Amino acid sequence: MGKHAADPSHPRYRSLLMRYRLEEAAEKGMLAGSAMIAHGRGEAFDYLLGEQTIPSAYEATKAAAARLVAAKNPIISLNGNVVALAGEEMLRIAALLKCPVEINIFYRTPERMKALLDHLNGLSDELNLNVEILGASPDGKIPGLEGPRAKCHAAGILACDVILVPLEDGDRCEALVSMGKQVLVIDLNPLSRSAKMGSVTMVDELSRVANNLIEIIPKQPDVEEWNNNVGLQSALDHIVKSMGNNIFL
Ligand code: PTJ
Repeated sequence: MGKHAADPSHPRYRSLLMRYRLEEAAEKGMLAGSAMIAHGRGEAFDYLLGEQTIPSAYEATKAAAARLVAAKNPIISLNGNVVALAGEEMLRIAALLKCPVEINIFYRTPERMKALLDHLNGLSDELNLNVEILGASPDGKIPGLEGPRAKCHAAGILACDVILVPLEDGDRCEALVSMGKQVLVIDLNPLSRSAKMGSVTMVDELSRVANNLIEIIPKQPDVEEWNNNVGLQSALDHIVKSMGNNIFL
């Protein structure tokens, strides 16, 4: 698929644009081998959600924004898919919060880390955002995890009190929660382990959440109590209800 497929007049423009961004990122060596599989799973859930921000997801995004604004040391963790799909938006959110971002990938190789750091640093310069981009020289380890995915910055992920982790893997999410951090998850699958482990889970598409956060954070919402199981159940109810409606008859 080439650039022409991402024509704004196409009814599936957003979806095609996201696929195109992944293709471009893959060419630059930024993505994990399974990035497209992960994206396809997300797309399937998005279809079932009606490719929209459902009300409970918007409430979750408000709850997440409030926690990011109130945090002492907020941070945004970025992986390959996130940088590809919403790298610019994530840098804008970090600039609003005056917090760092940290590249923290599941399938870590020096080549991928370099490609991701180069891309994000280029974006940050281009947009003149002055965001601290961590990940190059991890000097800490997330307790309870083994191997390269445990690596992180002591002054970044290790020191944070609130962390935004879009598309996180379940184990790492659990490890971060065990460290006492508030973990704000973005995941289209309300049944995923990360979705269930998170302190606040936004069951919504990453780039839609990112734009909602950019709109909500400047309003500085107050932190209110959040029951994550209620949020997850309403996302699941939405999916089940939409499938139960008479669609074809
Ligand atoms: O860059 P790396 O090495 O850190 O690897 C990143 C991926 C995403 C490949 C890796 O973390 C992975 O394999 O993830 P999983 O376990 O497949 O989980 C991805 C989750 O994200 C699934 O539950 C998908 O439904 C969800 N998802 C995929 N695309 C989106 C999404 N959620 C929100 N927005 C999306 N665009």
